[in-house]
Amino acid sequence: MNKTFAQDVLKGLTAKNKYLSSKYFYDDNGSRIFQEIMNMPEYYPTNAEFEILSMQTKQIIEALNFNGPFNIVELGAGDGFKTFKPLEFLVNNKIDFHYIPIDISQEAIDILVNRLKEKLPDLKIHPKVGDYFEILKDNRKSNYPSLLLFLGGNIGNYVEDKAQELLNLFNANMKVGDKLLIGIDLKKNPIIIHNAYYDKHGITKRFNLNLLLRINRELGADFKMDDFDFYCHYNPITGNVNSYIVSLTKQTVYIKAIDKTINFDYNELISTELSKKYSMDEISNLAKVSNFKLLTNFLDCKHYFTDSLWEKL
Ligand code: AVJ
Repeated sequence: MNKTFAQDVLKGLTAKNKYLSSKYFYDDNGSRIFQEIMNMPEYYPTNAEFEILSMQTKQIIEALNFNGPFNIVELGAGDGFKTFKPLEFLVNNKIDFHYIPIDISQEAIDILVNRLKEKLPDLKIHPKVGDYFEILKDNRKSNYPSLLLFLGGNIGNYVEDKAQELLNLFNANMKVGDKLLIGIDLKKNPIIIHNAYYDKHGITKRFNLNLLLRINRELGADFKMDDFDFYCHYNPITGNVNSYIVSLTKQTVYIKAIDKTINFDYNELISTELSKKYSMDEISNLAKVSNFKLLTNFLDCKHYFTDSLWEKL
């Protein structure tokens, strides 16, 4: 685990255009900072998706068109805050289903399971910890149809061909008629997006610089926080929010675990994250190229975000 982190850091920081993967944001500290981001009024995706899932549960369930028991498989369930309302609705309406939350973090799953057991004692819950794809393979063996949940807009972190690859993998592990509900952030007034990512509180800056702290801690490096800054930029044509760490001086950083000294130029960038925003047309196209039929887009009242319901063909 730490070895691949070291290898990825080496690869990214010795590339011509330096980069670090946003998947490394989420250590314990980073997950806490992400909670702070989700609590900012400017970070609209959380509230938008919460609104969709709590106000339109009935419509979403009807659109599944499953007549009988089914599974709800949530990929990257985290602490499960988003799905509480729909689960509560289903349990209260005595709908027969099994909930299978999957997350890479044992800690997150433990918190989720304890909370759900307390609040929804009748819920049939089968938590799984680990890699999506290993666990997803079991989905094809189930006698019940499944609804896969891939929420939060995480698809936005992938460039086009990687997004397709991921969706193809989901598709390959689904049965014909299974559904995927995928949370996707939409193109909108650029100022709204700018304020959500280049936040005035500096929380997103802390979220990014935490990557350097993590490298210091886990790989024995000597990044000095004051010598780096954060910059991000939304391009309303492509829909890309690109995030960077900026070196404020010409400097060197030593990383013990890989015994390597990295040189940074004055104002050199480390690319950290892509958060792509989609148009409705791009979403239809993405569904089509990954062998899904788009059934319905469930939008929030401001049309900032969609939970898009797709069927495996
Ligand atoms: C959790 C990947 C959906 O890209 O909007 C929030 C992460 N980055 N602010 C996103 C994030 C900066 C978030 N996702």
